[in-house]
Amino acid sequence: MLARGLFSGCLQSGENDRMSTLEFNATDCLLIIDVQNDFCAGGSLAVPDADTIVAAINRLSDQCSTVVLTQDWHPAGHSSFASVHKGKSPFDNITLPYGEQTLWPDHCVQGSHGSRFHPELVTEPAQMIIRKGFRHAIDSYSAFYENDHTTSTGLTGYLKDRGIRRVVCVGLALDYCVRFSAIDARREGFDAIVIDSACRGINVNGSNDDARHQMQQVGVQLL
Ligand code: VGL
Ligand code: ZN
Repeated sequence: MLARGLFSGCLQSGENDRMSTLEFNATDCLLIIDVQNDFCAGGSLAVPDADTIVAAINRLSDQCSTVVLTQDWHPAGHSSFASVHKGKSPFDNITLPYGEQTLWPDHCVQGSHGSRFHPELVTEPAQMIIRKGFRHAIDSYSAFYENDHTTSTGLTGYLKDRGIRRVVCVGLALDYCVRFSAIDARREGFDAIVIDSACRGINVNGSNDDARHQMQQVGVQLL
C-alpha cells in the first residue's frame, strides 16, 4: 500500500533538476488537464512526449482526495479549427470577437476517439469532469473560464463549495490549457502549483518558457 498523502520524486524546476516533495492535504484538488488521445502520440494535435506523463499522473491521483479532469470537447467545425477558416493553416492566429485565437488542426471532436482520455489514464479517482470548448464560437483553454475570460465553467464554485484552497495542475498542454488554468486558479483566489514534470507543452516559438514565466509572475508555484 502506498503511503497516502506523500508524493515524492524527481521533479524538474526551471533549469535545475532537484528533488521536491508535495504532500497533499484535504483542501487540495488535483486538476488533470486534457490527457486525451488527440494530444498524445498518433493524435491530431500530438504534444511531444505526452504519453510519458500518464504514469506519474496516475500516481498523483491515487494520493489526492479531490480529483478533477478536464476534457477538451469541441463540436465538429469548431471556430478554433483552421479547417473552417478559408486560406488559414494550423498555428496561424486570427482575431475573433473575444480577441486573438490560435488556429488548430481539428481535434477532440465530441465523441470521437481523439476526444477520449488516454487509455492508460486512471479516471476512477476523479469526481468531476469539466468539458470545455463545447460552444461553437468560443474556445476554452482554461478549466475556469472560456477564452473570453468572462464565461465561467463553474469550476470555481464547485471547488469553493468543497473547501478547496489549493489547485495542483498537471497534464496537457503546459503552454495552453495548463498555463491558463493555473493563472485563472490564482485569479480565483486559490493557491496554485504546476508540476512541470507531469506536463508537456506544444512549445511553439518558446511558448513553454513564456508560460512558465507568466505563471510564476502571478504566483503559481512550479515544482
Ligand atoms: C489545448 C490547444 C487547443 C490544450 C486545447 O489542451 O492545451 N491546446 N485545444
Ligand atoms: Zn481545443
